Amino acid sequence: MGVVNVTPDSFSDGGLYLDPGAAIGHGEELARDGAAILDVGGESTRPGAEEVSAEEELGRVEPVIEGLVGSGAVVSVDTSKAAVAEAALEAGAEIVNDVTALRHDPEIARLCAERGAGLILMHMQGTPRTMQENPVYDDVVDDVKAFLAERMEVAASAGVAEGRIWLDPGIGFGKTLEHNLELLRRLGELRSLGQPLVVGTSRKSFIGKVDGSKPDDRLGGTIASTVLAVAEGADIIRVHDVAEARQAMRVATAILG
Ligand code: HH2
Repeated sequence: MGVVNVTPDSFSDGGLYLDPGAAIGHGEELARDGAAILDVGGESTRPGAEEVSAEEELGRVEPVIEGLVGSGAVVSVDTSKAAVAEAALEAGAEIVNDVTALRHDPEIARLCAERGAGLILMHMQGTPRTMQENPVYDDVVDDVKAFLAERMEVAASAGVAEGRIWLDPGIGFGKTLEHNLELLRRLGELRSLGQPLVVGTSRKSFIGKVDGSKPDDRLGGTIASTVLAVAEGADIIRVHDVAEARQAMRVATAILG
């Protein structure tokens, strides 16, 4: 899954693709590099980020989704707002990537059920504004697992087919360095939830906490975490650098058989 951030303030590529033409060109390049899905987002969820209105968010993502669907891509929309999700599905997106797992806007579940859309449910402790203040867990893997099981129930009871639900531990969302490392180390424990696992480590700050690197200089850490996540059973890897991650994923998969 390649990341297409149509935002002024995303943590690693904010402002680069705010122009729809630039975002579409970037998405097409990621598709050529081998992305099976393009994840288009119009609101940053980096720690401390401010919310944007549905109108603003939609104005950013709608032309980009239309353009990328027009060029044959499978598109997911990274949003927590049902109004944005609805217009995105209307524009041809096939998957809703909700980092709040239906807590911000439960309507998203009904919408996905009605349209037969895919739904990604991600774990986050707190909200982007506050999530890094003091994250606490009893056992981070057990807690994330219980949360995802509960949110999956909510989605299923709103009518979303189980085969359309993907789960994501939410690396970097309300987690300390140790929480992120432990989740990646024990990712395999989430397999028993029975759904495909999405993992997004790309350029995230936990990599910088290990080696002091800046977002633009975290490709090595992204690849290391991608390979280990694949070895633990991740099915979909959400990355900015698709060509390199895809090669790493293919080689890891070939070795693992
Ligand atoms: N991470 C980000 C955004 N959306 N969605 C899922 N399912 N999993 C993730 O790990 C995830 C996500 C944050 O990365 P990015 O989009 O590059 O940054 P920003 O939120 O600042 O736009």
